[in-house]
Amino acid sequence: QRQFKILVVGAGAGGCSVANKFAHHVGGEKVGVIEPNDEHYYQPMWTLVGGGVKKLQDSVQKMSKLLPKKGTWMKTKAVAFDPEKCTVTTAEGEEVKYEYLIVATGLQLNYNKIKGLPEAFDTDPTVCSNYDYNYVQKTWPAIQNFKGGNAIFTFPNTPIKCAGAPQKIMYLAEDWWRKNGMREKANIIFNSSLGVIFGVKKYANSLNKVIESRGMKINYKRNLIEVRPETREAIFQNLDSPTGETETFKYEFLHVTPPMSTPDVVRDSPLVDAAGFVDVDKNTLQHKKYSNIFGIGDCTNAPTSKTAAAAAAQCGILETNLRAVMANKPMTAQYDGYTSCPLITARGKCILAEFDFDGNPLETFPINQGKERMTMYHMKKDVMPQIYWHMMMNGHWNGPGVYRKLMHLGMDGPEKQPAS
Ligand code: FAD
Ligand code: UQ1
Repeated sequence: QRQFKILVVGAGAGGCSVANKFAHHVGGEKVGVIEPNDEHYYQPMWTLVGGGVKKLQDSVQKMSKLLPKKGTWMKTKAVAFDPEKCTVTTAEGEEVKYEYLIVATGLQLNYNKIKGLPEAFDTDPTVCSNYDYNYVQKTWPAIQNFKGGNAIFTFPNTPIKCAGAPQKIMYLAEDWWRKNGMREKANIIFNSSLGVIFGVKKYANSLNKVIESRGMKINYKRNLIEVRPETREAIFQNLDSPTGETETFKYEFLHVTPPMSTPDVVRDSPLVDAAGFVDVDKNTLQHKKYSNIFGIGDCTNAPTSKTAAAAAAQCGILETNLRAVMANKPMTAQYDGYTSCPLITARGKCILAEFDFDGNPLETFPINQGKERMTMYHMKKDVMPQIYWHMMMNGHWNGPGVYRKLMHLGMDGPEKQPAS
């Protein structure tokens, strides 16, 4: 039976980074990684791929190039977790044993929960989604081929990754249609299951101004439940209606953000809370019941917005705390919920939201990031991919926390300082 000191399940943004960190600490030969994909996707770029700013191939690297050199990559899926026996079962039926387990499987996209949607992706060129490697390829052509009518953007009735992404693509599309003489003919509609445009007041205020000044329409508490590609109709449930009333919208363009959950194997395992997320202490990232298990990234129940930026900040916390556990010492690092969402509002404009568990802004730069800025657009488009591929993937990026503290030395008014 194979056994690893550290076993990582899932090698996305969080898993790949911590696998490399622990390969430095315990030696690559003691690290095992279970990950079925040949390719690793930098998903944050897909907003820009859908918006016609970047090429899809810039978001992809070979998994083999990123994983720890001397580590063992099991190119397969985990299909069962047994935390009592300290094993993870692979699709081939192998029971892999571990001393310490890091769960980093991210989220599963549940497109099939929406009636007619899988067929619509296959048959209707006006239906697209930046959340998936295949469907993001439909977005830019659909934006360019749009000739007017209803352009609808959806936000589902579950927690999702990058809660800003469903609206970022709306802003990029609106900007393109405006610059190409199509804006007058377009009804731009954001149908969201939520009741607010963004969870943090400061940035919500800025975004509401963007939406209002550019004439986009928001309908809250509207959840997509069905798509009829033959008649180009999208059916939404009114979440405020006690009788479950529905509304039908004709569409000429439809960008869908699907409902999401943890992967079935995780959801059906003993590792999760009642909502199906890996049950960790939000400050230490250690599993609440099993002290040799940690979680990172989108699959955990740490109550923050699910982003690569959050996973980066969690990397450093997990590294410190798991090393402490391995040495029988008390854990010293505390995650504050840091997360970030670069809200692109047009080509050349971006509001860089950064905040903690309580929704307090935790801004890196000593300027007001609630304003639309060209500098932040370039940060997102040109700088972040470099940081991701060349620092985070190797285990050398724990988020911008240290830079924030440096840049704010003595410079802040009270509104820039986190409540602590
Ligand atoms: P992932 O990176 O999704 O990785 C999960 C890995 O687990 C995958 O490689 C998968 O193959 C593997 N896996 C799944 N099931 C199993 C299994 N059973 N066995 C083994 N392996 C398994 N974040 C930002 O910070 N900024 C942004 O601007 C931003 N924009 C985004 C825009 C879009 C359109 C999307 C889709 C995401 C965006 N994100 C952004 C979110 C970011 O991509 C995720 O939060 C981040 O990738 C989460 O990392 P993770 O390691 O938890 O999961
Ligand atoms: C970040 O650290 C990160 O993770 C790699 C992202 O994901 C792509 C981000 O989008 C952002 C904004 C950050 C935060 C980094 C800085 C420099 C503010």
